[in-house]
Amino acid sequence: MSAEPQQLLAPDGTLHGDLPLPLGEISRLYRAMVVARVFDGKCSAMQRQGRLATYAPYEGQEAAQIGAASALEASDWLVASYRDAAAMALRGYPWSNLILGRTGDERGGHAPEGVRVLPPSITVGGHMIHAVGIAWAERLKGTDAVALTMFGDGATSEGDFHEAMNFAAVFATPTVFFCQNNGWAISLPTSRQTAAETIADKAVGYGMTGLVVDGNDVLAVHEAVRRAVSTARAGEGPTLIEALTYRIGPHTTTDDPGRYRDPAEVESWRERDPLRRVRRFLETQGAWDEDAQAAAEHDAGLEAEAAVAAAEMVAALDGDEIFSAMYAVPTIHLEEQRARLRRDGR
Ligand SMILES: Cc1ncc(C[n+]2csc(CCOP(=O)(O)OP(=O)(O)O)c2C)c(N)n1
Repeated sequence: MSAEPQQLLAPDGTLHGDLPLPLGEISRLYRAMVVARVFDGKCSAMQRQGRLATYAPYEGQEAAQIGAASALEASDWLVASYRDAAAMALRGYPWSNLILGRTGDERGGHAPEGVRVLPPSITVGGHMIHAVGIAWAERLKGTDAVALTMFGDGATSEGDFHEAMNFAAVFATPTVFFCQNNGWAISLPTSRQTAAETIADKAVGYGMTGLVVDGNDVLAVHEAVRRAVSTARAGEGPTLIEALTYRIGPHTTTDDPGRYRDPAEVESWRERDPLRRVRRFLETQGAWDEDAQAAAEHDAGLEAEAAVAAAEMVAALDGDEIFSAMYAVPTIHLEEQRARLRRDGR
């Protein structure tokens, strides 16, 4: 299988091939990438200030997430991981809920009515099974909705990946598997994750189409996912897309990547920054300038402040609610623990 990734926008912003979307739509995607980057910086800073428990930054992966999520319709499902906030927010999962969840408050873990986005999966790979089940259920109900699942390179070593891929291919469920190969699974490089030439190659063994796309090219990602979604919607089965990208920051705010990564590698990926290439392209088309950039950053800052304020206004749960939300009728052990908490405060 070709290891040459599909690309439409070169790192210098040159477009190869036809314009896949109207310029206005590309500007909208770029604005969403700016918003995503502002939120990412804000959340990392909040964790340092003790306002979030831990945080998994996605700087460098904005094109992969926005490009993929923007290829879905409102009736489609997104089933993603802890690092996919940009994609989830684009599909309508409120930033305030994403922030609330990272304070440790489980009320951040649900989407508003009608928003077909599952809460972020912390269990590596487990959510792929859910995406296949949801897609299969939609098919059985006779709808044409598709489920897109996002996961990292590390997740492809999980048994859940095998089960999800195999079932999806055999039953032709309308599922799109979107792997963001960001080079690392915490401290494990992709070269130690798999001996396959590409992760997309794994599709062959399941009887599924697999392809590799430049994950820092929002237009190529959007096009690849759009085609896979329409194939799935037409009942022609699932696709595995490997998006080559890079995690610029630490795995989470508890990680020190300086202990396992060469700074030169990080710098070489900074040169391929996913935002810069869309901005350059839009500028050459006369569709973006300094004023538009300043306005987009200003608006993103206001949006981030409003989401943080909304999350921090939610009154903290008291300890008792941990027990009452567990079972309709609490077990005897939970009752004992509740009594101890009330008595001793711990
Ligand atoms: C089933 C499971 N095993 C282990 C972990 C611990 N863990 C959290 S993230 C991670 C690495 C995942 O890497 P990858 O799938 O490449 O995604 P990335 O973090 O790079 O986005 C591991 C091993 C977990 N959360 N769930």
